[in-house]
Amino acid sequence: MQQEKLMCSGCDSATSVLIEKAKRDGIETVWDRALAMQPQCGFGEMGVCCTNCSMGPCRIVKVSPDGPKMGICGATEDTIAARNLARSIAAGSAAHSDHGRDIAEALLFAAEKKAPIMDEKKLRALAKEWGIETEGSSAEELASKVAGEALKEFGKPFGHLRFVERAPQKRKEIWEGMNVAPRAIDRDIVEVLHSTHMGCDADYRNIMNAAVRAALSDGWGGSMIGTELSDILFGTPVPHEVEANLGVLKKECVNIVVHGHEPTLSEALVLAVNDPDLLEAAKQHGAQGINLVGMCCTGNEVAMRHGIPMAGNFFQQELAVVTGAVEAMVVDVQCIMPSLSQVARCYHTKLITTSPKAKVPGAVHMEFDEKNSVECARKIVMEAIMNFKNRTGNVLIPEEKSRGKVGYSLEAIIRALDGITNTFAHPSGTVKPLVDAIKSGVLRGAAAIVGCNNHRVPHDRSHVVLAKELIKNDVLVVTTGCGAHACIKAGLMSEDAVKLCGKGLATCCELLNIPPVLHMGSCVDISRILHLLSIMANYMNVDIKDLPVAAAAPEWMSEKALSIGTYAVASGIYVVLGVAPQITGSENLTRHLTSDVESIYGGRFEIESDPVQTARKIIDHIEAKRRQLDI
Ligand code: SF4
Ligand code: MSK
Repeated sequence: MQQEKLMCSGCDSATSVLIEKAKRDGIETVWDRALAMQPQCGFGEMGVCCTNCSMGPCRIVKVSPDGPKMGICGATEDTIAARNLARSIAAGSAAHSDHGRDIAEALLFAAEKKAPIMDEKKLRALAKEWGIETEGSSAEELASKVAGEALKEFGKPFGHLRFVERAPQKRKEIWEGMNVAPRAIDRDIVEVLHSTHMGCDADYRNIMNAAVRAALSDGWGGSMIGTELSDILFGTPVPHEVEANLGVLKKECVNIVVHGHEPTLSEALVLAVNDPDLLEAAKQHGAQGINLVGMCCTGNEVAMRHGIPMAGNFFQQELAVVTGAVEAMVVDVQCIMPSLSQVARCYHTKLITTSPKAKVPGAVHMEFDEKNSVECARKIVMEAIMNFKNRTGNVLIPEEKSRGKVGYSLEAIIRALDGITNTFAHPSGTVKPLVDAIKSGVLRGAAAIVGCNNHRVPHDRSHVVLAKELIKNDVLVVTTGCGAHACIKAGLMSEDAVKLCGKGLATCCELLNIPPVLHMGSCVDISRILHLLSIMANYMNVDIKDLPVAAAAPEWMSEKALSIGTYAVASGIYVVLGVAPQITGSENLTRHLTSDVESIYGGRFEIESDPVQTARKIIDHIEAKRRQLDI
């Protein structure tokens, strides 16, 4: 790995300025640690190091010059790489799904205490979809029933997940034929852990079948439950403008960064920072107000629903603290660098952990209780207010911030695209206009850009270059997660981005007043994309694999991204990974995932680190699908 590749050469100026400040302040960041880590372990990079039992760790060696390469128990590189990958996919599915379970519990609790249900229409629609009688039931009664049914999805002993019914018939038949249709979320994840135990499944194809089922339990299960029930409880996002990048911090205010994933915490914080008593307390402590900003996927959640500024993505979390202007970084679960407590110690920032599932040594732990959410949030905000006086003069808030439109839920996209052919928005919404735009060639197709940041590629560059290449070629882009942060920071969700589009996409954007890159939410909200594709495929009477669409995770790093990529491929989608997964030590497994699976699922993985080449491959794929559809 070249040193310059690890450095943040192409970063936005807010990031660059703060990397320089970190150096001046003697702070080590993710880029420094990545550099110190070089060279990284070759066996690990190729996925052929096994620690599944205490006879290991095993790396694959030949016992005799002519014999096969094996671990001590005889596991081959195919077995070991597949087991490692499957366990990562199961962990990713577990993370998303446990998030979904927490939201279901929050909905159940809200129903019990008769708290507001923000999208009753969506609640009634989902109840109907699940065969729950809606006539004569109050919102609370229905919310309780829907939450109860959602919780059963995790451990029901028979049948398949309810949301599988949303998939096109042809897709369901493929899953049934492969015996990978997801059954119960916990069961499907547990089965991967069992089958990859020492001395259990040794067939890489069979191991991957179990991994696919666990991944489908995420996309069509845990994530979809998380998204749908969050919308019901907190409101389905609608488009609106927000500011983005670290320039959203305010020198004169108490700055609180909320970081992590679950909207239960961030929704309560949104209420608390608007509490008049706390605003008054902030003034009494010398601040002009309280400035709540969001980071990573929590940032997406609160931006989509409340217009809270998006402070930055995964690689900017330490830099937020380096500004010296953050009174509290409040975190819940996932993508929280443990290094934050070290960085926070060098400034006045309080790192506040809130989840019993994610404590960090050195942080202040203030456990968030959903049953007492507003009071918990008030205490956290007060802690930040009290810390304002400890701010030193070593403050640097970058000037750079951008603006863009966010909040394109499935419902919002359908409503917006209805304007292509209808003068008035269709009250019930239909994908006909979207399908017509694609059929006519005004739009060539659509691509999702999702995922994280990774030191193996320059920060945000692959997200942004890929998005620009695609919109230039009339491919509508939808984005989630840290990719969404990258795109809004680069101005790709603003009106100005229309200038970067091909003629067809530019016309659509102007007509509909939408940006060419649509913000669809957090990582769990990729389930919104699955749902949209299902509706389109059903409308066209084809399978998802037949649609002129593709996906890319150009800077992915997390196990959740592996689960997402796997459920996308198993749903029939072509997925380009910008960073190679740790499987390349097994030629068979690599070939299986990048080639063989296409004949089973219609989707496959591609590994391509160059974003321009990625765009080329996606466009070629979209054009091939158009020809197959004869459009
Ligand atoms: Fe080694 Fe086999 Fe144990 Fe893995 S399961 S550590 S390959 S002996
Ligand atoms: S936060 S999973 S770094 S997208 Fe969802 Fe960003 Fe990846 Fe975490």
